[in-house]
Amino acid sequence: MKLRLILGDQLSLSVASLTDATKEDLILMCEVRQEATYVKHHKKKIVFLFSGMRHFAQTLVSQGFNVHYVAYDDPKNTGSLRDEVARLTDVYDISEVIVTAPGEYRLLAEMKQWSDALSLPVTIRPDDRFLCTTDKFAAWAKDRKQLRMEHFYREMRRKHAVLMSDDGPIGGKWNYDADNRKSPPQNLKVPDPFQADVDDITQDVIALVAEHFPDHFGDIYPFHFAVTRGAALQALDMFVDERLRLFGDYQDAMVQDEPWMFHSHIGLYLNCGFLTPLECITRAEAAFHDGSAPLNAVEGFVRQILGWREYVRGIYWLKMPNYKAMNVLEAKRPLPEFYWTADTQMNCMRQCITETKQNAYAHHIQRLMVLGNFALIAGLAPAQVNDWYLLVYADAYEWVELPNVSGMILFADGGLLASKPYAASGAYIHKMSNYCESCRYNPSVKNGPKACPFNYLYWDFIDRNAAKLRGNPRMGFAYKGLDRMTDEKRSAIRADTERFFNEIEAYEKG
Ligand code: FAD
Ligand code: DLZ
Ligand code: SF4
Repeated sequence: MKLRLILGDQLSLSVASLTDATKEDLILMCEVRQEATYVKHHKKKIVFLFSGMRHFAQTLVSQGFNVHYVAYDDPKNTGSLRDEVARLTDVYDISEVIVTAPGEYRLLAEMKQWSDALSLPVTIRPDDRFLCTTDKFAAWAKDRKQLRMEHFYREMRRKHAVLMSDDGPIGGKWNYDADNRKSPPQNLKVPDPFQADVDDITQDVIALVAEHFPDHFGDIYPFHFAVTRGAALQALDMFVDERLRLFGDYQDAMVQDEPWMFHSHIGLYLNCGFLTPLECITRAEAAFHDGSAPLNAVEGFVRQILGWREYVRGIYWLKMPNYKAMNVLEAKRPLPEFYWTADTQMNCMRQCITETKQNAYAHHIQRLMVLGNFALIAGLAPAQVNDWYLLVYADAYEWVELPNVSGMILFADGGLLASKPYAASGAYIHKMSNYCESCRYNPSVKNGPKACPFNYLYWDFIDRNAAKLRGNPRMGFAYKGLDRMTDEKRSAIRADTERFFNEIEAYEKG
């Protein structure tokens, strides 16, 4: 018989390793210490995946498949994927192990050794749950001097005929980003997010995670994520019906105590296999055609899935393993303790970290322009920032997390993924949110104890990285600003920066 291993983020009947499965084969799924602790994942992420895995195993059984499921607390559980496979090969007559390529380089590298270790053929099938294969991406990237998402995205729109007419892109433009930067108005009414019911399976997993992962970051309750494809489809429907209309307008907006805004909250379902990218795109496109959502919203949403999601995956597999070690700006400051505790007086950071802790979720602009922007301008060490992002979000796997962190927020890849660092001062956060209203700092004050730390940290970042960034044509405006500054002003920026980090260090040391 063949042994087919299904990983925790491969919860789909159409996954490559199952396409030719027969009822005689053995399907293995296992909850293992290796995967749950290689970083200390958020408790809610583990509940989501273990419960999702258990529900998916039930689906397979109901289809007549022969499933061997190993629970985390099974006394015989070895804690490693390879040893769980080995345990079965000792008992059954297994002729071949079949697996779909994992989403992380470390695990793929390990699996490539399995055949020798197990003395069995191990077939690793390409993961075809994406709209661009890694080979096609490599072919697209080959011979290009610069890789830019916009060029890739336009090709993907053409290739998959998404939002296209005979004359080109529907509406005449490829990109409606300029319409998608509205500040949030007072009293913006945000619909409640989708909330799945907690059944007995999830309840058991919650007890298990509380017992076995007490020192992992984050809150288990409230738990409302979908743990089946059916519920994930309901979440997608609810997004299209209730939020998509304003997705574009408020794509970059942040509001105090509104963690979900008009985003879709489907990233975790796409990444674990419950939803396919094409069905999400098709559903949104249909909403445009039936008049229920405007073009700026639908194009914005499509761009994220058909463009960014596929593009960052392509970059990951093109550039690994070297990508992970890149640190072009030589950033080395340790991650401040407040990334774990939310104990900081910067209200924007406190909000985004608190919501991350509660929900294992923050929307894109919080990840990018608050948490990420701080990490960039404070010069935090990429390895520590990557670990943080990989463990705190329910949708995080290295193929998508690493390019977003090292490429998009930290510019650690020197501009391979993004054309310039997304560095911004407090003015940006003030314009796009109401966080500053409840902050002890003032976004209009540039120096001194009342000044918003993002203001002087921004200029300190520009100043200390001048040798590396001045030549970037998209940074010309920033360096003109720096060049206009007096020496006194630059000294004040340096002094404020030093004071700020000394205060944090003193506070965190108690
Ligand atoms: P929406 O805003 O509704 O967007 C729709 C979908 O588009 C998302 O579900 C996602 O699948 C896709 N998408 C949007 N932006 C990106 C992007 N930049 N890269 C890849 N896909 C994108 N996304 C992850 O899936 N996993 C991660 O670990 C992750 N880490 C990130 C780290 C940083 C520093 C940044 C800036 C972004 C990160 N993202 C990550 C991208 C994005 O923030 C999340 O996909 C999004 O916030 C998920 O919420 P949503 O489903 O409500 O997304
Ligand atoms: C993230 C995760 C966790 C927390 N636990 C498991 C697990 O116990 N068993 C499993 O098969 N997969 C798990 N995963 C998902 C894997 O980490 C994921 O498949 C790899 O990181 C590759 O993307
Ligand atoms: Fe954040 Fe600065 Fe605004 Fe405070 S004043 S919320 S630190 S941007």
